[in-house]
Amino acid sequence: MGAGFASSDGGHPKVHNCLFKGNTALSGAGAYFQTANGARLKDCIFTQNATTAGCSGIELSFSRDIKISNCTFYKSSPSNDDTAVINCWKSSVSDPIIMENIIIAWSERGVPVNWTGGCVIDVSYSDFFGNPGGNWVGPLSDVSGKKGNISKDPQFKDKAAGDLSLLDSSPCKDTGNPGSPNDPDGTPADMGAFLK
Ligand SMILES: [Ca+2]
Repeated sequence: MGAGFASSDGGHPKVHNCLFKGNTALSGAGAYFQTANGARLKDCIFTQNATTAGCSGIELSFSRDIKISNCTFYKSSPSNDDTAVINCWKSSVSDPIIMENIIIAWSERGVPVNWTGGCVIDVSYSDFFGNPGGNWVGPLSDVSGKKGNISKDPQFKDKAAGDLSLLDSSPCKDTGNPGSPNDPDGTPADMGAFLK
């Protein structure tokens, strides 16, 4: 679990501006949080992470007060069509996992986000697009088109070459949470990782 990064036993890491690429694990290939409290993940890219039995991007269990913002997930490979890029289980219902300003696009399999048994994920101002298992599906079907969420081609500059920054015409430009701090270039927050 957690080939790229793992946090457990009350860990509260703050991870910014990191690339998680090409990791393979049983589950949570990019990052794995177990009994983590207060973790913050921002401006990170997850790409080409693969699993044999679960979610490919981030797995969360028994964790609370987690915020994942401005992260981009591209070409994720969950183990099969029933699994997700990000999965959560047995975490605090009264203290949802917060995800905002994230992009999950063109996964190889599965759905963007799922959770089971005693967990809630609050997703806003995010773009899920081109995922084989569907985009705003399962427990997130009720926030499709709401809370700033969209399903449009994010228009990466050159995804084939690994450039996941946004074209000026991208629907993810300046459409993050208006309550988020401005981007480093002084414009309103984008969805996805802001690449300097
Ligand atoms: Ca911006």
